[in-house]
Formats: sequence, C-alpha cells, structure tokens
Amino acid sequence: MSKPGDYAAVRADIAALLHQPEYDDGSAGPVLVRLAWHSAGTYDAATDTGGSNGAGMRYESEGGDPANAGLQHARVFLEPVKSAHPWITYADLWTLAGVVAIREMGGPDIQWLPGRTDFTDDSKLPPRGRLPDGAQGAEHIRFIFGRMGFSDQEIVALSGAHNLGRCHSDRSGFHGAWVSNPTRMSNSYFRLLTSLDWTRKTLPNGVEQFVHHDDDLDEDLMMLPTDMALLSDPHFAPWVRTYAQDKEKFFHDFAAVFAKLVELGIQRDADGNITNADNERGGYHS
Ligand code: ZEM
Repeated sequence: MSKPGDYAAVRADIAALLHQPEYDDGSAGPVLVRLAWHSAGTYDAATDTGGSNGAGMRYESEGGDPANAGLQHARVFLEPVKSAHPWITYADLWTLAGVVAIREMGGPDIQWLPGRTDFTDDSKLPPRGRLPDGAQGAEHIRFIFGRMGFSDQEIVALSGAHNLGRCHSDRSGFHGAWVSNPTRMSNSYFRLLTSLDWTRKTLPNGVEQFVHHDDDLDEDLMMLPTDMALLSDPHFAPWVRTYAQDKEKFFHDFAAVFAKLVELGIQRDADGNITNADNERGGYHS
C-alpha cells in the first residue's frame, strides 16, 4: 500500500494497466477516458447537481443506466489500483485514470486535482438522461453541453476524444472506430471528419450511423450522427476545421476543457481543497 496522497504511485499503476492485449484494440485507455467523461458529464449547472464527485456509477441507478453500458469494464480494470491504494476515492481514481490514459496514449498533460469524495448511498445521484444521445443532432448537443456550461468551441474540442476507442454493438448499438489508430491521441478525428466522404448506413440492429469504406482498412471507419452534426452546424464547423488543421491548438484546448469537465460541480479554496464535498453526508451542499 502506498502512502496516502502518493498520486504519482497511483498514476504509475494506472499507466501500467493500460496495455490489455486481449481487450478491444489492445488498450484499456479509451474506455477509461469514457468512464471519466461519463462520471463528470451528468453535471447540471442550474441545480449544481451531478458531476464527477460521488462516483455514483457504483450504484445501480447510475451504473446500470444504458448510457453507461460497458463502463463496468473500465471500473474492473481499475479495481487492482483501488486495492493497492485504498486511500484514493473512486471519484478521484476514475477522473485521474482518464487523465493518465490520455497522456499515455500520446495526448496532452491535463491538470488534475484530488479531493473528490464517494457518496455513501444513492440518495444524491443525478437522474438518468443527462448524457448525450449519439443518434441526435446539433441542437441536442448544445442543450446537453450547454447545461454543463460549455461553449460551442469547448464542445467541439471535447468531441475530439472520439479520436480514441470505438463503438460496440452490444453497448451503444453503434459499431466501429472513428480513426484507424484508436489508441493514439491525435487530431485525426477532425481531419477524417472534414476530408473523407461519409455515407449513412443502417446497421443490422436498425441503428443508423455514418461510415467510410476503404479497401485498405480492416473495417469501415464510423461517425455518429452527433459527430456529423459538428460538421453541418455553422457554429461548430469552424472549430472542427481549426482543429483539423492545428493539432497543437486542439491538444491545448482539449487539455483545458477536459480539466474543466472533471472539475464540474467542485468548489475549491485557494489551496485547492474542495469546500463542497462531505463524505459523511455524501452530498455537495454545505
Ligand atoms: Zn463519446 N461515445 N460521446 N465522448 N466516447 C462513445 C465512445 C466514446 C457520444 C456517444 O454517444 C458515444 C464524448 C462525447 C460524446 C468517448 C469519449 C467522449 C460511444 C460508443 C458513443 C455512442 C460507446 C460504446 O458502444 O462502447 C456523444 C453523443 C457525445 C457528445 C455529443 C466526450 C465529450 C468524450 C470525452 C471527452 C470515448 C473515449 C469513447 C470510446 C470508448 C471505448 O470503449 O472505446
């Protein structure tokens, strides 16, 4: 067991578990990034509820949400890290794992601060239905991310995470990866979105997505309807083009917005200590 507060030891153990030859494209990284994002993406600024504090996915009402299908794999990957460092909260571990995975997959350094607590019961969990639905369009995306407090530019930058990982028919119903090297962070997602031809395809399960076929690739590349909406919306599209042309700017903006994502709903004092988390009561509000 490491010394409480030894986050470097936790980071090293997360980095060491990313290589998973039997799983997906050989890395636990993408699903860990999605775990961090879904833990935080329930935030509602108007009521100051949801967000990464609490680690609500340990409870059925959030963990069993169909929007979170598959994220149990991420939580299972992290269980040995929690056992080796029992002092870290799940809420900190899940967000830190996303940050470490992004860096290890070649992405930017993202500022991360500890201090989240784990709820001790399910009374403070956000309702289901706060996460985005890939079958929808620009208006939906703006509504969902606007609720968290993100601008159009931040929404596009965050969406660049789809450079990582893949869709699974048995989780979301969508199928395939956005890029051909989905365990390496880059701006390929934006470059492919703007440069390839994408055709609508209805999968055997009735789900509609967009695909690009290339004889040289093992499988078709894919885009969700929400990904395509970034390209057709007049306020999102310029940022898609900017990030397609400028990887450094994408990395810079992505690092800032991902750091903001995992801080949603968390208030800190000047020393970085969280002032609105209370483990005993398992709530936010003081
Ligand atoms: Zn995703 N995402 N996402 N996303 N996402 C999937 C997979 C991944 C949307 C969405 O519907 C889906 C953000 C935004 C949005 C990742 C990160 C981030 C999948 C496939 C779907 C359907 C799930 C499956 O079948 O396993 C929608 C509609 C979004 C907004 C409009 C943001 C923001 C992210 C992080 C910053 C990642 C890394 C994956 C890949 C997961 C994996 O298991 O490989």
